Amino acid sequence: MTTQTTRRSLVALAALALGATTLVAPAFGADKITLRMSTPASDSDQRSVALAEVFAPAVADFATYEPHYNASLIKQNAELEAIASGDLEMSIASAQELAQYFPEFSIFATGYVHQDAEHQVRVFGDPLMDPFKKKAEDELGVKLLAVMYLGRRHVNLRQTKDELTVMTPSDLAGVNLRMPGTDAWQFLGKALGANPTPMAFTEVYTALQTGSVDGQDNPLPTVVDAKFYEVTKQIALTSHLVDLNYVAFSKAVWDELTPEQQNTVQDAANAAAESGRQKQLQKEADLVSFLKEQGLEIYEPDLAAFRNHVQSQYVGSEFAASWPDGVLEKINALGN
Ligand code: KDO
Repeated sequence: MTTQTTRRSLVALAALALGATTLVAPAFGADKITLRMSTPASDSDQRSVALAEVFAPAVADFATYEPHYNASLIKQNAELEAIASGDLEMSIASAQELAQYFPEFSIFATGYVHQDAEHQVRVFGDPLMDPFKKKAEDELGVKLLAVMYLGRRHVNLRQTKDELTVMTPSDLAGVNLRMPGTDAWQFLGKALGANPTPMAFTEVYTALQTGSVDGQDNPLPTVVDAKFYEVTKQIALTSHLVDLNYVAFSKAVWDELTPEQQNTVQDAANAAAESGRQKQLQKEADLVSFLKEQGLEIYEPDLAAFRNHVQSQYVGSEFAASWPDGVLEKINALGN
C-alpha cells in the first residue's frame, strides 16, 4: 500500500475509530473486556511471552487477554487498521507500519538511528515522542503504550561465506533480501545495498528453504525462534537497525476504562516491555554460540561502511523530508 493510498483511507479509518465505541461494544458485553491481540510472532517469541506472562495477569481483574499468534487473526501490517476499525484491541506494532499512515514515524525505522535498547526507552519516554503518539491516537485511534525491544537486525543468508562474504554494501548487490512489505522496510533494504523483496514474515521460512530469496534480516532471537537457522548458512552482523515494536492499544477501548484500569493497563504494558527487553537482550548475547553450533558462520562486516552508506541513502530521501525539524538531533542527543 502506498503512503498516498493509506492516507486516503485514513479519513475513513478515523471516522470508524471515532465511532468505535459501538463497534467494540461486544467486547464489553461480557463480564470482562476481551483484549484480542494479533501478531505475526510466535507464542515463544519474547514479546509474546512478556505480554502473556506479565501483561495478561496484571489486567486479569477486568480484562481477558486473547492473543493470536503467527498472523492467524490479522495479516502482518494490517493490525493498526484492524484496531482503528474496532476489529482488534491490541497489537505489537512496528514504526514501519505506523509510517504507512504517518511518514514521520520512519525516523524510528531508519538504519543506525537507535543505538541500543536503553536509547529506545529514552526516546519513547521523551517529550519528542508526544506529537507522534498524539497523532496515532487522534487520527488512527491507536494508543502507543510502551516500546518493546525486538533487537539488532542482521543480514542472514543462504549462501556460505565462501560463496558470498558480506563486508560492505556493494557485496549485497543483486542479493534478493526478504524485507517486510512496507515502503520504509523496502527503503532500508535498498539502503543496505541489497535487492529487497517484500514478503510476509510467516512466508519467510519456506522462501529461504526453496531459495526464492537469498536471505532475510532479523535479530538473532528471531532467527532462532522462527528456525531460520535451519535453512540459512551465514549471518553478517550488520546491526543495521536496533529494532523496536510498540504495544499498540485501542483508544476506543482505553476511553471506556476507569482511570484506575487505565493506570493498571499502562503499568502492565510497561512491565511487560521491560521483562521482554531483558529476556531478549539476554537471548541476543547467548545465541551466537548456539547458532555457531548449528553450523552458521557469524562475522562482523565493515560496520562503518554500512553505517555511512545507509545514512547517506536517507539524506535527501522522501522519508527524511517527513521528519519534523530537530527530531533527529534530539534522538541523537539521547544516545550514548
Ligand atoms: C519481520 O517481518 O521481519 C519482523 O521482524 C518485523 C517486525 O516489525 C515484526 O512485525 C516482526 O517481524 C514480527 O513480530 C515477527 O517477529
